[in-house]
Amino acid sequence: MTRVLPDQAPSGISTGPAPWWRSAVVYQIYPRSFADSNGDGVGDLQSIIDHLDHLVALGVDAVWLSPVYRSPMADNGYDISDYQDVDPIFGDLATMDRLIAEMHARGLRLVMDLVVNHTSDRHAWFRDALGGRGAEHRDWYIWRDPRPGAVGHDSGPGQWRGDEPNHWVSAFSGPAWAWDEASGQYYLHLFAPGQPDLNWENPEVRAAVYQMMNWWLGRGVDGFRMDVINLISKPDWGPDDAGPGMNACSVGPRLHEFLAEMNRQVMGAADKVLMTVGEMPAVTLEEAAMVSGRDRHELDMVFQFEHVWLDNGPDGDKFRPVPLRLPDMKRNMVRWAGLCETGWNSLYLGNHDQPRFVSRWGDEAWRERSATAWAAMLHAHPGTPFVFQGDELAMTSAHFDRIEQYEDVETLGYWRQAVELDGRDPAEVMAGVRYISRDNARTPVQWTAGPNAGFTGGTPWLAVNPNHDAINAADQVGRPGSVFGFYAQLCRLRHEMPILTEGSIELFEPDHERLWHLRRRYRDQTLDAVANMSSELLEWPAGAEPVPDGRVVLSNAEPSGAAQGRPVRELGPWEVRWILS
Ligand code: TEU
Repeated sequence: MTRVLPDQAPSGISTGPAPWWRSAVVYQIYPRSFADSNGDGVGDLQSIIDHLDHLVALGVDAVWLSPVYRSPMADNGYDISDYQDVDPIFGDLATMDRLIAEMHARGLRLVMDLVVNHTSDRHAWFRDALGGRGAEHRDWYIWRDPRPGAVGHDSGPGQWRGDEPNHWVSAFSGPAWAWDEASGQYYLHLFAPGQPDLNWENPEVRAAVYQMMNWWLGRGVDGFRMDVINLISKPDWGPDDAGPGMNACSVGPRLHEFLAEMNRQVMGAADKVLMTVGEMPAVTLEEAAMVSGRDRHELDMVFQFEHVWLDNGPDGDKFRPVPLRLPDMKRNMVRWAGLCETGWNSLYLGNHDQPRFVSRWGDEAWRERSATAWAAMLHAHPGTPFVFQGDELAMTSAHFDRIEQYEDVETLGYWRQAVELDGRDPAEVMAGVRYISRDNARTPVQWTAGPNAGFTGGTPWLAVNPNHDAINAADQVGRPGSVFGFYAQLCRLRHEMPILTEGSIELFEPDHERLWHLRRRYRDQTLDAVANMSSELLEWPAGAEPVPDGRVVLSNAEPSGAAQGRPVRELGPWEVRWILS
């Protein structure tokens, strides 16, 4: 029996009154794919209002709403052209106000997506900046001359010219610098060329962001999910710097200063307890502790990426994935649980950027069992769990086989670079795309077995998964034993059992490839979460830490309450149990 404790096991007693998000479950809505009310094939705000009772039945506490601001949709709304307006494809500000009111009336909170590392190249600030080196908003972005001594030549859009200021690569393939012929300079874009990075060194940029955030607080929102917020402070760099620009800019020299300033100007000045979560690709545990430390007054928690990058392939290439090793995941999650000692952690397995975890790490032949096993082991950790739309139904990845079926700018950029420019084997590249593409999670939510899964009366912007005939909300909501019903139990137990948010944590048998065994302790209670994370029967390993006799409070194999006191001698394929003693 090997015990693995995080560096600092979460203390049993939180300091001071716990903020609401400490025992909350948050539901992520990717609006384009949630539900469509007007038949244009794209999800909208009115349909979210129409489906709020789905969230109430599930028992979640808040919604993280992916961007609905005005946008040319180069990156499906993560390229914003007006922060203080709603894109007509989603509705308008009046509908947003109704959504906020309807959510609050149901005890739900709304956390907006804040995308301020970059804007759209259609934003009025950038349009002005293109006016030339003396433009009013020129310094709101990051402009640099061509690299001295190098010669640039036009190789076509998104291609290297040869004299970029350095060799940083965009997260969506190609150079992270775009050429502006009129001014003879490059501008930085860590993502698409249509997403120019803002210059956070400029106090006018920061003031404009804080003003906009306070404007949304004035409309009643309850917090922010901050898109790639660890990238806003750019490091010093040189002409020979190369590699992913996103990784190079993670946690720059003034990040904590900017976040503390934002907290003073916005969150700390608010008249209610907000929730802030910073999305931080490449952040380390130590850096996350600095950001989320309770006494740091920066952010409340972060989205880290170590666990969703465990199956990245050579050179961190997610499109050349390798099989996940469960021990790596188990150790990673218990290590990040230590963050809750001084700060707080988010808990997630999927979102709009990740494939459906049941397809990625479960077994579609055991779809409901493997989905609920993963969900239960995630929720057994301290932190705030996030449920991505459709995961409460165990929706699967899209598994599109032809590049024409994909829409995602990251996926299409990778395909162009790998197949069209680098000449790699299309079948080999498609295998990686099919596994990891962000479009896997972006297919419309499956509400019914009917046409277009009840998502739209028109033509969906992205194909509906044909398995909606078997996997849909209508079949599950209210049905005991459904995946939806299991998630509703997870939400209820999180509200009822402080051991989940306040208890210490121990991981047993960390190196076992199939058994996942966590133990939580709080005051006089012990909770064991045990799962067989494989498709074969698991005999309890000889010498492994036994599970104390107790009450089964959660099971995906039999109604909770059964198997009372029966010692755990074996677990069926993808069987998970929580035993309270
Ligand atoms: O994502 C940042 C990010 O790291 C992902 O884009 C990327 O897909 C990574 O490979 C995931 O492992 C945020 C948003 O969530 C994403 O939708 C946007 O495309 C991106 O920032 C730019 O705003």
